[in-house]
Amino acid sequence: MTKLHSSLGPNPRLVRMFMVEKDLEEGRDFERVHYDIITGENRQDAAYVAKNPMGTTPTLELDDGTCLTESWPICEYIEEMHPEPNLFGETPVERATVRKWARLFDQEVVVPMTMGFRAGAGRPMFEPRMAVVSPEAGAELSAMADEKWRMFDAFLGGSNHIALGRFTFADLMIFAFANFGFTVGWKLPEGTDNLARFVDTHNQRACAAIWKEAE
Ligand SMILES: N[C@@H](CCC(=O)N[C@@H](CS)C(=O)NCC(=O)O)C(=O)O
Repeated sequence: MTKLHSSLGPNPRLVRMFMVEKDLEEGRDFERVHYDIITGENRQDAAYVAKNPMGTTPTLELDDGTCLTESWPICEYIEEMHPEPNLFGETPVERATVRKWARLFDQEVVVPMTMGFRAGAGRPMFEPRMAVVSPEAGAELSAMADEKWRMFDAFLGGSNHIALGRFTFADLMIFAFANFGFTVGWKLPEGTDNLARFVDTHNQRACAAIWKEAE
């Protein structure tokens, strides 16, 4: 059976949320293997590092032993294997549109937000395992990420969908990283009422339950 090597954190949870959206069930359609990333089990387990040399989660291990890494490409693989419901777009233009928003969010929000977290509240966990910027630079990165959250609030406007006027992978990514923020004490920046409404609306989705788990 396909194995999802997973843990706490927004990237494996993004993949698990994607699986829920695709109606793929743990135990029936895939097996979940859990790693304790707080203690760094993911980087100490040589068998796991052989599957994913970055030592990070998630990794999707297929029946033939192929290991896919990086959350977004894993979701694209799942989309190809399970096309319905469509989450990446039906046409070349739709797919380019979903990927445009996902890429913009990944670069403009996810990168500074996660680097800021690792340099701040996440420092005790991350400093021993990777290069982390100074606390001051981390605070600047967090502020930069918040500014881009505000930009996404403006892009959303009155809609609860960033692309295509329906729920897509780009929405899932925004929703997952907002939830990650909430689990580490972050709050939506002031004046992001559209994002607050977006989060409230998508909290009704079955995939939101993953954020209530204590892994
Ligand atoms: N670019 C990777 C990021 C993977 C990543 O940073 N995963 C985190 C969990 S959200 C992790 O493994 N953290 C523990 C560690 O780095 O040791 C992806 O898209 O999957």
